[in-house]
Amino acid sequence: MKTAIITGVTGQDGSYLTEFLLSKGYEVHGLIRRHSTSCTQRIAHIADEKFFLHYGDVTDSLCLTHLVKEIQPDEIYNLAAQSHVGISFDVPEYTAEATGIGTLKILEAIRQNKIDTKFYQASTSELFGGLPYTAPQSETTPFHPRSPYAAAKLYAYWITVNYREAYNIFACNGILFNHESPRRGEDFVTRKISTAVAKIFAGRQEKISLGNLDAKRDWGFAKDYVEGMWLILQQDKPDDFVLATGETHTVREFVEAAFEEVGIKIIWRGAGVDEKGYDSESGKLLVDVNPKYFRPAEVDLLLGDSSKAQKILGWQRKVSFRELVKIMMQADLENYGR
Ligand code: NAP
Ligand code: F7E
Repeated sequence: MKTAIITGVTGQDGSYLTEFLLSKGYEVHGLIRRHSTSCTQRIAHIADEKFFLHYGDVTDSLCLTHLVKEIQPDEIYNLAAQSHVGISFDVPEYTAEATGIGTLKILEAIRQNKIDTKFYQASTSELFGGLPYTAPQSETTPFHPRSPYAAAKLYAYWITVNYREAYNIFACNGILFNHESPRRGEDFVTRKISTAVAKIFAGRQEKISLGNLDAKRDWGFAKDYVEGMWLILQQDKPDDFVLATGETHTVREFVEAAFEEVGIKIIWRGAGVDEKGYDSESGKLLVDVNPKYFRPAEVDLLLGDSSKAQKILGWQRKVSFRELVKIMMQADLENYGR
């Protein structure tokens, strides 16, 4: 039986990865932060005698060193991060501490304890950022971070590579493109849209206000991606891999697809901050643009090339863009709509 530590266990990916590893017979230890209200909604349903939670924080090296020494895990998945790109402009220093230096603290805990463990770092397509735009983006595409989040992840990426090269630690980066699900936080654009459309359909909300409708993302389903994380650590030698669908869609297309799930066709009028989306039948205003959701610097286009992961890991995304929208809409219609 293998033992794993997951940081960020209460997040979208942490919850799916926990289910996945438990299904493979792992003993799973999750790191959770203390909150004044509960933060365990995504994992509350997991009743398994091989699942343990430990209070801690990736900004606290003492607790990390202790945890790694105590558990002596076979694998560590570092998913903990201040993961919201827009909010990272508001809390850049904390983002650097948690999302960047937190990775170093875990790697040091492995090194100082002299533990033979495999380490997964949750790297991101945000590393590619922008300017000049090259697409599709693969493991060999140059990085150009466009936010405090991406800059922190850039440090985490390279310190992972460095500890692999310097100390021979089995440390790997998964460079994952956007992956979504009904467990996605409600302040990320896909889930913001799916919850709003469900509420509008139920007559509980009038319209949705968004930022940049032109941004293009390579959106996949989170469950497909946690399997990829595990595959990355099952290889004979440590390496870095891109996981992506190879398809890109605008935020506007996501809005259209979500409304189509409730039988509404959106027609667009105007441009820029004046662009608006209307119900094609009733003419009712359903979508507008609010500049408060614009970012100081934007990543315009993400489109991934995961051929290395397909070839070496045998990884493939299973859920298409339209299926993803359907899965998220069905869940939010249950939650907020019908
Ligand atoms: P998420 O839902 O925002 O979850 C983030 C997790 O990190 C939560 O469990 C959060 O705990 C925890 N966390 C935050 N700060 C922490 C700290 N200082 N100490 C300990 N735990 C802390 O993110 P996700 O979508 O599951 O993503 C998982 C990881 O993959 C993140 O590192 C993210 O940056 C990265 N990533 C995500 C995507 C994507 O599309 N989802 C793509 C590429 C990379 P609380 O519940 O206590 O807040
Ligand atoms: O934004 C635009 C926004 O916040 C997607 C994180 O998991 O994936 C995620 O980062 C796009 C951006 O995700 C709104 O400007 C328009 O262009 O859903 P998002 P993200 O920034 O791509 C990467 C791979 C990660 O690593 C991150 O951890 O949508 N957008 N209007 C909006 N975005 C938000 N949040 N809200 C809006 O109203």
